[in-house]
Amino acid sequence: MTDSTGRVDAVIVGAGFAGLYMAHRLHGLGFSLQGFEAGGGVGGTWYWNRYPGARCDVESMEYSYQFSDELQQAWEWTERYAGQPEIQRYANHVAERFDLARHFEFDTRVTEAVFDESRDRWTVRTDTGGTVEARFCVMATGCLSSANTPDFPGVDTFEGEVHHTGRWPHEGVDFTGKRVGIVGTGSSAIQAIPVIAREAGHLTVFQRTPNYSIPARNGPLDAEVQRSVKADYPAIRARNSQMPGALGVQATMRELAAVDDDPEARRRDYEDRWGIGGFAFLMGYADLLVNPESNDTAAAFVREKIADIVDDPEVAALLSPHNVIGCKRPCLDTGYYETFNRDNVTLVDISDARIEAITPGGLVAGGTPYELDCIVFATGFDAMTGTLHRIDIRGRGGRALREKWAAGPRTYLGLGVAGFPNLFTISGPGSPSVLTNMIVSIEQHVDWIADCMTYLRERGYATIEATEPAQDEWVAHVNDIAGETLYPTCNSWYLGVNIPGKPQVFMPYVGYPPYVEKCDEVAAKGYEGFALRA
Ligand code: NA7
Repeated sequence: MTDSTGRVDAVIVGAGFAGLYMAHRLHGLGFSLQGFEAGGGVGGTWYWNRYPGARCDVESMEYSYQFSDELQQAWEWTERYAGQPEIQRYANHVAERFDLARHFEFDTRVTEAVFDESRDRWTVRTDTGGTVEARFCVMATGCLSSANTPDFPGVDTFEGEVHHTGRWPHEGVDFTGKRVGIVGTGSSAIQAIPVIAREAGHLTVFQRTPNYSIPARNGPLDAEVQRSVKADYPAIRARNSQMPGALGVQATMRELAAVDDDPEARRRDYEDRWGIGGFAFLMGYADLLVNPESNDTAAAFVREKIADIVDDPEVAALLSPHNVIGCKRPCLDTGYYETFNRDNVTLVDISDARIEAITPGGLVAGGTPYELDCIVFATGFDAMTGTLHRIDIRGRGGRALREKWAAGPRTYLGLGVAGFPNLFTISGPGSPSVLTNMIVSIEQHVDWIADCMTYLRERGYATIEATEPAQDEWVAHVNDIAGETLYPTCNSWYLGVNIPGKPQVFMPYVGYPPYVEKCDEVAAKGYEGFALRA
């Protein structure tokens, strides 16, 4: 909390998994801090995304903190993939266990963070009128925290209910008997559609681009699995941290190109992995995200599955994607394709018949009116940079981050930005973040920042700032590596294509374990690539 002069060592923006752990580390190291959180409680993305069916796509035993063995031993997960309510309970438990909520002001959105060069201080302002001065400013603002609601004309005229999956009402939504329209077929929609369809009178799905989805095969977590993982937790965590996405399932990946495998053996492999469920499906062959031919063997398999599952061949064809599989984050579902066999579900292809307007009684797409009582926007997020840009962040010379990043984000290691001393971005663009198990990447960033702040304190440095040459080199490297993969080939939020006018730059860094080595090496060399000033 602030001292009598309103100053702290660090401001932390956000009380999701990143902000909570950052507060825990900095408090433990004796730094004074003040956290701000726009939501009414902890949990970040899990606080907001309460839509029906919301569930993590990383298995529960892995999507959890490892910094405290007592915590990971004590917490009991109930399902293979935790649903939003369980993850929210976990976040609350962590906050209580380590007494973290006291560091944050809730229902408070940071609107401005300005660096004063004469005093090496950040002045942080909030929408509740508060002002805090801090030496360090840590943006724990999340990668998927600014909901994207397209600017459809007439949206304010709609007389029914409108909801966005990423801003779901805490009291829930009663769809019973209603005519519901859902816009979007990304991961959120794919999870929500089967649940809403069971409740709604009729559900109309407005699809612009079909998505690949793999069955999650969720279910109760086997007590024996939980016990055996806990018996060996540190070793399992250590092994997973050596995987390209810090995911245990990647241990099953073989150094074999899909196209080089015998077609029958390959089919059996895909079939087995489809049966296992989850990201395992894309882990069979090492070259799926670099070789288009290999990739298409997996994509074609999923298209066949869609054709098998969906009764109406026309609907199956519309649901079948033809882009690279895995180039958008793969979706995991529970009965998604099956839902299109229900009598009360209609798929509307809006790829060439865009939504033209929202009307008082529904919406119009491709000239056709659809009568609706409720519209659900499952239209995603202004990912990775959206939330940073909603804050007026100004560094040296009053330069705005928005201006510096006008052509796309530029960072050094996704942790620091040239011209913005003592500003840290947890899971910032240019770091592996969303291409990994987020909690693992968050812990790595938080530990790195905590060590860095301790280093500066011990040696009497006032500021740390990424240098332009180190940043330029890193940005070029992030782009080069992405260019060697198939990731930039489709319209994903990784590239910013989902937001009209957003610069199209592949934002996350492909290369998780080497990235950690690089961060450690930079620290070991006295923060190479950063300028440290006394
Ligand atoms: P996504 O994956 O960005 O999906 C958003 C969906 O909304 C996608 O199908 C979009 O179609 C669609 N969309 C967006 N804008 C429009 C407009 N203007 N008109 C019609 N349809 C539109 O967001 P999610 O919330 O599902 O998932 C985000 C991440 O959360 C996910 O990757 C997981 O990591 C968890 P498009 O494909 O752009 O044509």
